[in-house]
Amino acid sequence: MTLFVLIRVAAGFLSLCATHLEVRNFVFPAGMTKQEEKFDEWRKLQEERRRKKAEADALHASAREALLRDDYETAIAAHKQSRALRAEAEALGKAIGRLVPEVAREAFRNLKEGALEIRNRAVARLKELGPAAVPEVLAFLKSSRLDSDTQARVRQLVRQFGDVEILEDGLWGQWAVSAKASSEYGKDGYGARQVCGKPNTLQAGDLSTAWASLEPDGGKEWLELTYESSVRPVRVRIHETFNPGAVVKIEARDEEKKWHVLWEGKDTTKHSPGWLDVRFDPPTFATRVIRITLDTSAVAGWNEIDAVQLLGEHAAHE
Ligand SMILES: [Ca+2]
Ligand SMILES: [Ca+2]
Repeated sequence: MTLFVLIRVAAGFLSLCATHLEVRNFVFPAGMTKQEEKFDEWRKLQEERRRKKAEADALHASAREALLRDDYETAIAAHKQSRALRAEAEALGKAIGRLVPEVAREAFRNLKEGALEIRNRAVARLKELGPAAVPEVLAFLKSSRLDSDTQARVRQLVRQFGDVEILEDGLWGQWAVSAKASSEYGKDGYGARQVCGKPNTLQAGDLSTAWASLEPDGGKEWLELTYESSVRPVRVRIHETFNPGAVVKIEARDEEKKWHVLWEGKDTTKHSPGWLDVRFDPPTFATRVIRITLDTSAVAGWNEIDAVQLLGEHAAHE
């Protein structure tokens, strides 16, 4: 009888531990320790890589100085050392890349199961990992049943990584980080760079926060946009803010720098500001560079574009 009671009490205690993970984390911080360990390792490698890079840069500079005073022997030696250090830093970079998913997964475990303090620390860790952790973040969002607080935290986190959003359907939406064009009306205002980032031309009109070609009706013009991360593209959204309707083609550049047509057709955007929102079957390749072609003669006046969002499935972690 006594034994039975003891077993009941023990079983009750165990199930209490299992169901109250916050209690378990507090009493036996095994999960935290593992996360801290991996994170420390990651941080140390980062520091070492930074140090090696800085040393390599200093040696490179001293090699140039030696060259200027015709001291070739010193220049060659410094240059060699600098290259060796750079190679070491690169190798460290790869090791760091391999650690990121492990650190991120540990952090997610704590984010899902931990007490408030543990969850906060997990978010801080992920923040420090930076955009490199985003593929893991997406996998996490897809694979787990998350309560709304965790979901909100994770989405907020991704937003802090830059011009990246995770949409409800798990697609990754990005705004351009750099841009060039066949021509531009200005270097700064009306320049290609005005297409970078989120929309900031919120009313229709000839406004310098959007890109305009040099001539209003000069025929074919193009915009080439680069994004932070490669995705398998499924949708492109173009924010047109003056004389819309001139886009005729959207292409994407694959990893071998070959261009593929994603869409070709009639831009039916009638009002500005307005969106040309194009969906297509995702190609097999991933891309971070797209090109938009306009037939500027098709619609009279300057055909201005404010921002372009690339939406896609995130390519697997390298
Ligand atoms: Ca035009
Ligand atoms: Ca803009």
